[in-house]
Amino acid sequence: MEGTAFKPSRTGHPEGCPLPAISMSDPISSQPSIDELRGEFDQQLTSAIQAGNVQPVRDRYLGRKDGVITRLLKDLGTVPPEERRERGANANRFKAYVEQRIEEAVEAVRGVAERAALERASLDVTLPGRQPQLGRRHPLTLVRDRMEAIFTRMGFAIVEGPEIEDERHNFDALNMPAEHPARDMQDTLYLATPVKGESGGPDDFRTLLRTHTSSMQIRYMETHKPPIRIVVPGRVYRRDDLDLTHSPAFGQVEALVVGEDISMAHLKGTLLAFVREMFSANARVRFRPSFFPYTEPSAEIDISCWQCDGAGCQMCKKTGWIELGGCGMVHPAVFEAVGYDPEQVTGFAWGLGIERIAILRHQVGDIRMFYENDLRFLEQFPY
Ligand code: 2U9
Repeated sequence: MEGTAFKPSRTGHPEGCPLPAISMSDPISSQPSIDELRGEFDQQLTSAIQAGNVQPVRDRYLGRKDGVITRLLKDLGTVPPEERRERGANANRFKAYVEQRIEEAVEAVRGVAERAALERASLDVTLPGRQPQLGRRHPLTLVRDRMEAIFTRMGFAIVEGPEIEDERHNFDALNMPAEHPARDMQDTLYLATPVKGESGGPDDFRTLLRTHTSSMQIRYMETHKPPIRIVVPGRVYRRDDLDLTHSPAFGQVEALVVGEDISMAHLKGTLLAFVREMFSANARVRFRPSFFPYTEPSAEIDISCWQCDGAGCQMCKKTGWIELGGCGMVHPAVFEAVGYDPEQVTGFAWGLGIERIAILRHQVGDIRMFYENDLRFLEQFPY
């Protein structure tokens, strides 16, 4: 039974009261009666629950030395023996009542505090969410992925290889003999440790950071028979200072096709299909004669300007054409270096710079923007 519903009465038990009726005042000690004490206690406990702290009421009533109930029990010694039994029983019932109500009050206050703490710590799932900061692909990765997707659809396999190379794969096998100027320390980044040859000494060859991904095409031909249709993307290194248009490390996508009767027409048709997907559906391709040691004949690849469609604008420097990369028919000496018979097979190859294509596609004014990791720049590219 809850104490709040309790109504003390002079005349007898109120409905459901656990305590026997006693008089309002004590004739012997003129102390307050138990009914009065209970009334006071009920009031004080209600206030304490509201204030959220029951301890002062517990001390006041149940305190060992000075508590109201402790005193009440002690005072029984002064009560005439014939009343002592009944008054003692009443005092003990009051004590049990106080103890039970305080225990309930402590639980109630604790419950309120716990609910308040939970409310403070709870999440409002109806609040609008915070936009997470999503990462995104780097513009150079976007260009490379796009190129790979186009060539994969055409039936090319994507192949990758090591960035640290030896002179044989990077130069000799590509028809660039020892005295070739590209092998000069001025142009190529050599590593301090040479690779030991089979017999040591004179067979040792220098290691370097690959200057083109062509070294991987050599490796691929060494381990595969024609027909071959591969695209080799990757980072390459040159001894260049970083400026507006140059970087000592940059990305390339090269291609190699080898088979019977592969012609320059296949080369041009493949490149045309590529630029039409990559840049513009009505793009045209133009070859200008050029020279590379590993291709013969060789050509520079130009694409009709997709801004002015060849009419001449700022982007194409009023020429109507934009230079994209280089290409050619694989030199017979290259086939011989990998053990292919140049009488049996022919092939074409080309090389494109990833940065150059990204610069052209997105009209970036400075190659260094790609390497500085400035989010204001990087955030401008679609996923
Ligand atoms: C093999 C045989 C021939 C790859 C080729 C180019 C021409 C070329 C440049 C474009 C811009 C490099 O990134 S760049 O600076 N590349 O002009 N590359 S032909 O020829 C090969 C490759 C592998 C076995």
